[in-house]
Amino acid sequence: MTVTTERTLILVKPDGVARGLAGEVLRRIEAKGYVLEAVELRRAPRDLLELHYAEHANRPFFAPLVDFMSSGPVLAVVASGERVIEGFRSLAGTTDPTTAAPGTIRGDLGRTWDAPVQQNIVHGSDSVESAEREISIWFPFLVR
Ligand code: RTP
Ligand code: MG
Repeated sequence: MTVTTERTLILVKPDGVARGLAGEVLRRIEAKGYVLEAVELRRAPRDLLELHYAEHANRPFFAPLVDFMSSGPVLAVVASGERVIEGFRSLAGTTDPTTAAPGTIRGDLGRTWDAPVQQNIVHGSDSVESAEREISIWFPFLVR
């Protein structure tokens, strides 16, 4: 079997931090067996978030998403492990927490009947290219 060790950029979004779920997300990352490479609680400036979400710049939800993501501190995490990019997105669950599967972070802990869909607790990179791009934005000192 081919072993593919990757890195991914994970964010606990402002809703997750405000609800006290940062530790629970870290617990699930570690319990799965991934390694924490960097963890930082910070308030992200709008220009950083606009870069992070550049692929969505023309979408109607872009401005509300950047507003929300800059509304409070986020926990930025780099984790590594075999196929961690796909693996963490599997732990996170599908985008809308209301219909995300039980057992996932969003499915177990999220809801959208009283909050917009951008409040879905976590972000995880979706490809090797996105992960390295996002790591370079959030943690420039980790660029290889
Ligand atoms: P993420 O990038 O945060 O891990 O989530 P994702 O891949 O599941 O979702 P994506 O399509 O990349 O969208 C990025 C984030 O934008 C917000 N969103 N709002 N219709 C909407 O209002 C809408 N659609 C997406 C969510 O916060 C989503 O996580
Ligand atoms: Mg995405």
